Amino acid sequence: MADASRPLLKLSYFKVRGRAEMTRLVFAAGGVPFEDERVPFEEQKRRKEAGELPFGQFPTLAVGDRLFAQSYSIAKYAARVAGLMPADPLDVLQAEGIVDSTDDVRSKFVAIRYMPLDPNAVQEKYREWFNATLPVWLEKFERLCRPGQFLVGDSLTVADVAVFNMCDYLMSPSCAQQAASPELCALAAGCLGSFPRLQELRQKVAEVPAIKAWLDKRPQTPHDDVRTLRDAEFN
Ligand SMILES: N[C@@H](CCC(=O)N[C@@H](CS)C(=O)NCC(=O)O)C(=O)O
Repeated sequence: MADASRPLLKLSYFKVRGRAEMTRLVFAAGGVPFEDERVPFEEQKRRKEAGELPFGQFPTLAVGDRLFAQSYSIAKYAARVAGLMPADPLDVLQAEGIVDSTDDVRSKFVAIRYMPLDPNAVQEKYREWFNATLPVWLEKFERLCRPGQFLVGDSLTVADVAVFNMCDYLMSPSCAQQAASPELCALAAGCLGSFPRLQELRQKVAEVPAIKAWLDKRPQTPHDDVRTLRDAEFN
């Protein structure tokens, strides 16, 4: 949805999917042109120390000369710009509630990556996550799915994109330590196994032509941990 009257949109994040990918997917789905700025860790640190980041963190979205933070707020703004936010206020409430619930899942999952524990203890945390904690959450998303339809209303919304993105990051390794374990990679890859409606929704979103085009062209990264990835690992 190109609009000559809209100022340039610049999304800045590290060179991984992480907390920027939902917004990238929303812009892609809506055909909204944006600059996908992928910044080395050192440059993020410089901007933070120079006081250039509203809350000291990535992602940020620059809209003209204004700079905004908070990935989920940015994704919801992007959804309004992209035509992926429903019109009815109650549908908005439902869609935003689903988006925010994916944040609950992300916050719990990603926290394991940063636990100051020895490698065996971290691996045990991942095991507990995939075998016990995550299925309880996925069951709740499964119940929201309506076979053959998107989650809210009659068309693709930010809720579908958020759930798709959640499935995507749950199924691929979060960090180098998880990536190094075939057992944990298999647990991740199979985490939707008992949730057929979520699998169907994931497929339905992946087949939206603009999303498919983005998935085909986006950079591939082996995992999402900015602390250990090297530039050479990106393409
Ligand atoms: N609630 C924030 C969290 C942002 C956040 O944790 N950003 C991390 C990367 S995912 C970051 O910038 N870390 C580097 C730092 O804090 O210096 C959001 O969703 O945008």
